[in-house]
Order: sequence, then C-alpha cells, then structure tokens
Amino acid sequence: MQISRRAFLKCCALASASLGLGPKELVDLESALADPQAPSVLWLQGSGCSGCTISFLNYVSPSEPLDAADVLIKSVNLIYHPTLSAGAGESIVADVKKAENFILLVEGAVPTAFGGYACSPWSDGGREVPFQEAVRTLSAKAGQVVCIGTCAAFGGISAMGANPTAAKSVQEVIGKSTINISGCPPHPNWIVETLVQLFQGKTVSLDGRGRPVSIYGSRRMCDQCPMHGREEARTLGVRGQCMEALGCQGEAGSAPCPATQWNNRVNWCIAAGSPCLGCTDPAFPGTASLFRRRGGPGGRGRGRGRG
Ligand code: FSX
Repeated sequence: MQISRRAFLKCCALASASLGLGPKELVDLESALADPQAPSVLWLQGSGCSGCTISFLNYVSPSEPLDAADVLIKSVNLIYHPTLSAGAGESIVADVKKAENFILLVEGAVPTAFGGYACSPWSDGGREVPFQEAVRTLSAKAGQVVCIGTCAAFGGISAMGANPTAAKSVQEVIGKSTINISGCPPHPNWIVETLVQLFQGKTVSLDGRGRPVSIYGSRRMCDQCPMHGREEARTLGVRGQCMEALGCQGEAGSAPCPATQWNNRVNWCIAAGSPCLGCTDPAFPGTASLFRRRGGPGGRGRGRGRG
C-alpha cells in the first residue's frame, strides 16, 4: 500500500495541532517534503528497552497513514531501523555504509566496556561491529544527530547503578552536541515535532540540556500540574492529591506532559495516580524514589547527569 504525500501531511497536521504549530508551518513542511533532497533518516538502537520505538509507534491516527511505521517507511526515506526496516543483512549494511545527507536518530545508550562488544548492530565482512563504532562513524557523516530517549541523551536506566557495560550518552561518545528528545520513553509528538523542524531546515533552539525549547520549555512540571498546592498524599493510589511527599519529581524537571498527555491524550502519569519519575531529567533514574533501595539511592545521584 502506497502512502500518499497528502495522507502523510494529514498525519503531520494532527501532530502539529497538538503542538501548537500553525498553518504557515504546515505549508513550510509541505514545501520541505516536496524537495527530493530532503534528509534521509537512519535510526539506530543501542542499550535500551526499545520503548522509545514503541512510543513512536503509538503515534496513530484513525485515518491513513494509520501509524508511524507507515510514515517513516513510505513517506520519509528511512535508510534503516533495526525493527521497522523490512531489509536485513548485508544489503542493509551496504545501504548504511553508502548513506549520505541523513539525520541520525539514536535510541538507547552506548555501551563502552568490553571493547564496546556488549552491543552490536550488525556484522560487516564477518566482523561484529560494536555499537559505539557505528555511532561514531555515522554521527561523523550525519547532518544532525538526534537522541531518542533519556538513555541516548543522558545514559538513563542503561547507565544506572553499577553500570557494568559502562553505558554512556551519545554525546559523551561522539564528543559533539546532540539534539536530545529525552523521556523514558519520549512522547511520540515530541519526536515528530523535532523531525518536522529539521525537515523544514530550521535551527532547533535547544536548552542547556540539548532539548528543544519549543517542546520542553522552562516551566517545571510542578507549575503546570493540576495537583499543585493540593493536600499532600501520604500513600500511593490516592488520586487528586499532590504526590510530592511520595517522591514526585515534578519540581526537578520541565516537560509538557500535563499539556500533551499520553496515548492520544488519554492520560498521563500524575492523573493515573503515579508520581512523576522525572524521566526527562539528565539525572534520571537517580532522582526517582521508586528506583531507590530502602535506606539509600540505588541509581545515579543528582548532578552526575549533563545539564
Ligand atoms: Fe531508554 Fe529506549 Fe527508557 Fe526504554 O530504547 S529511554 S529504557 S523507555 O526505550 O532507550
């Protein structure tokens, strides 16, 4: 089934509306998509749980294109995605090696212990290629490197605790700045909005953590939270009360979850009765009380993350 350009733009329009983009931006996007020289996309997956890809796939529409896979595979030049690409093996490796003029999306942290062989995306000529080597090589050729998720952006869960694979953020490994779409996982609209801006050739304005200002803003989650100032809950499972005393991380970070919500605006963590885990924060999961062992922190401490 071929996805028409019109259908793709309709899909982008739905995402853009929830992000506050206007008709002018959509016209710009249409122009950008008409350009056959528009950047291709190459998506790598390293040390993570693949939740970032799953979150992206939750970008759905009741009308065609029905899901993000349709968008990426048939409307954008997707060179490679480990789980979404139809191809595999030597032909894909050849396509990756000859790729030029692309945006590199990296999901998951980069393991650096054991010569990097804790994670390998493919073999080349019979040699297992360490993920860190693939990230370094492709980021040097990419027009832009975008980290999808907190693991790629800051290390995240993959780099917590003893971190036996010495997992690091992409920026630590490649030595140059990245656009960081943090979140564990990030919201699908945050990914789409960033890609739209890049397809339009716009410079994405970033905060001190490398995150798009248009998405993450500067307001603490707490200041946007409808529970702010309410009676404080003392036990989990009580809705309609502030969960600061239960370790809510809403004071620590800024993210638009209260506005965008999740699963097609069905709900978000606080409204579902869960404290914010601060999953967009560089120090995550060290900041999240639910990840701590009784009697002391079980993850990385605040301040070890970038930003
Ligand atoms: Fe990390 Fe992605 Fe969290 Fe998982 O792979 S940001 S563990 S939701 O999915 O990298």
